[in-house]
Amino acid sequence: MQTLQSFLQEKVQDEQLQSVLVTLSESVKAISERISTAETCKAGTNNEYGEEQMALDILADKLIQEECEKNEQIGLIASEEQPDEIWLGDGDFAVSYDPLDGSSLIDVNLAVGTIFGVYDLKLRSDANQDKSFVGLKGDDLEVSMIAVYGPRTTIVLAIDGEVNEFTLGEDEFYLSKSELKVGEGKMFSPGNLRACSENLKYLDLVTFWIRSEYTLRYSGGMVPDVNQILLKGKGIFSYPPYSKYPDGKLRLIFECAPMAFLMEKAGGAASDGYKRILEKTYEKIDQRTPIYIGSKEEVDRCSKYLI
Ligand code: P6P
Repeated sequence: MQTLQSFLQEKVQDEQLQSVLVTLSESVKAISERISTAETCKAGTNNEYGEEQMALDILADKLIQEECEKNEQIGLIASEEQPDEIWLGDGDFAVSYDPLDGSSLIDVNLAVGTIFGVYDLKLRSDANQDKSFVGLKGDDLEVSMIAVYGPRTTIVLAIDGEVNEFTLGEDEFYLSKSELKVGEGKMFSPGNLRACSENLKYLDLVTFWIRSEYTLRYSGGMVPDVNQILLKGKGIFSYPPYSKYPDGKLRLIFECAPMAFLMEKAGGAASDGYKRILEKTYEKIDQRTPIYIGSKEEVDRCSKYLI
């Protein structure tokens, strides 16, 4: 079986980008090792969104930042768990990450994940602009990668126009599924159902999926839920806005754009109802967005019902 390392050597010409991806995969290994044994207690702190942090949130964030700081190719990082982006030096690559998405699921032993976005700042037309995520958009992504900590630890990586899954063995990631593709099929992952109480269009859409006998697959963790759509090759994940989150709950930079990049490279789509997620310019680090992500027809259906 091909290792991630040999896959990257074969597919990624840019050795600096190769080293960034090895760094990120090493941080996934470190998180995977700790997640099964660390305390699942609350850290007694809140992130900048006021969300209670789990000890593992903080630990995962620390592990990733330490790995990124060791790699001189990485000049800029931004973490969902920290209020501001962090300039690390002259490296050409910017890395965004949600260190442990769905961490509230850890104490009930459900799958959680990490989401990475990688940008090559030297490819940006205004490369001499001060290094910042603000002004970028998902279409500027060079690579996106998610890690899923479930019965197995896996990585799904979108690079060079294709999406592949790697599974962690004894000490290496091995290619486990090649060239993932998303087509049509009856599976739905309807987030934020509470919005149905005030958004009858969403109620109509969910009712359509129910009456059409779609299979329900929703865990409360965006990473495993979207990972399932990528691996099963079908389905739709929805998270509309509502009064508590008028711009949607999920973050554009840390969650939605990297996920949208993965889904589009697998032949699916991702929209906020009006436009592609990848077209949305980052106006601020903590920007939120509604998201409908999955097969092309299902994403279109969401726009038709909801807009
Ligand atoms: P709700 C987890 O907290 C998360 O950020 C995503 O992983 C997940 O899809 C969503 O929020 C779940 O939100 O409203 O169902 O708790």
